[in-house]
Amino acid sequence: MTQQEFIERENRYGAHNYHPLPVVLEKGEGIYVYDIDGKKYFDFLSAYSAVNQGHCHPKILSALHTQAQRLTLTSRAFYNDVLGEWAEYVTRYFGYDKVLPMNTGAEADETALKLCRKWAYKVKGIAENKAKIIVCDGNFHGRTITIISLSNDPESYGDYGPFTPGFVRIPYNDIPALEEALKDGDVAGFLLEPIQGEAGVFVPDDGYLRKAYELCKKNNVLFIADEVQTGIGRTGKLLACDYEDVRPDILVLGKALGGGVIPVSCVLADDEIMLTIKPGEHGSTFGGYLLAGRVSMAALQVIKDEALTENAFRLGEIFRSRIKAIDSDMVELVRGKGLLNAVVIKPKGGKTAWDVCLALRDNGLLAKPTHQHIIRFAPPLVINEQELLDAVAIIEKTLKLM
Ligand code: IF1
Repeated sequence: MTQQEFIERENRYGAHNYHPLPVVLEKGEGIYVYDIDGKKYFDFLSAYSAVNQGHCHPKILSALHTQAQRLTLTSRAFYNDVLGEWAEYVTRYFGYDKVLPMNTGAEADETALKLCRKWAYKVKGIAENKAKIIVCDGNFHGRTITIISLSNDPESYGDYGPFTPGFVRIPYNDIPALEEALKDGDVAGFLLEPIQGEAGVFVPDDGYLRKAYELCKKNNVLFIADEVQTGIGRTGKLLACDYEDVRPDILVLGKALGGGVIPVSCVLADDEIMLTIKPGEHGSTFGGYLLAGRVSMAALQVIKDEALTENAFRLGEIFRSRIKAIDSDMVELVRGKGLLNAVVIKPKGGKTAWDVCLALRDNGLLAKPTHQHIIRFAPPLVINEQELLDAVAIIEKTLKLM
């Protein structure tokens, strides 16, 4: 079958809820993926930061294979010999009392919202059904009905109403707006991405996270960080909040927590918050299953053993300075932290970010546009300096020929 035939079959039988770049992949290793004709590409999307550890990492696959031959799933109706070890590992790794496992990022964010509301009623003492959670313009936390209720992007929420009440949206990176919103005593939490990914890798001003955190503390409001995309080394720190020494009250992780192998997400918090949810009040069939536990521990261990966070920090600086140096009038702006970066493209002669991505593909590098004119560049964190420079050379050559 040709690539075109694969694409037509997918379109014929699959829902049309995505618009993929036309390339059909069948194999991956480290920072590279291969299409069905054997052509090799730099993967500069990393499955939206889920493959920080690189494709098919041998240690992660080994953990998967070993556990798959013993026991995969028991549900939470019984204890198993992995979940406790995973919970101990993850809580020590990130420094929290407790962890609650889920599968996807959206589920973990939903869990964080439920936990925040529970805390509002059980600990803070807000009147029944009155709790409010502050969120930000431009947020992206997933696709469930409640989560799209927080969104101001019509593509996310359009024609999906009615929406879940109980949220207040303020501009991102705006401390006075937060101060104003926090005056309402029914506010229980503030949910935000430390860098907004979907919005186009929007990095807030230095000091914003710190100041926002302190305002939350002052008002007895939980600071909830969605680090599904920014966490686990991606931005050059283990967590993006580490840049400002902010320890979220509730931390939400996903994506790379499963090493790009299986979906694993979780919520971390201390006992005062986490223990407000009692047996039977929340859960998931697959949440914390044995395969997830083993794969996730291996995935986190790889981040440490291979110093991927430090690598992301160092190579991120090089990437941004090299892209800024490219002499092309299509590069309007480059921004990001670590290896989570975006280039804002100025269309030229009718050529848009999509056309740039098609040309990058032809030249052996995969990336995806977001919001018409922004291209996200986020390679697996296992990339080395020479590989990064080779990739930058492809980007430079491509932009110069547009
Ligand atoms: C899609 C973006 C990335 C997330 C944050 C929760 C979730 C996500 C901060 C939900 C998911 C994804 C999903 C993806 C596109 C994507 C994305 F373009 F929207 F911003 F990563 F760059 N919190 N992000 O970024 O996690 O339920 O998907 O596991 O195709 O919708 P999920």
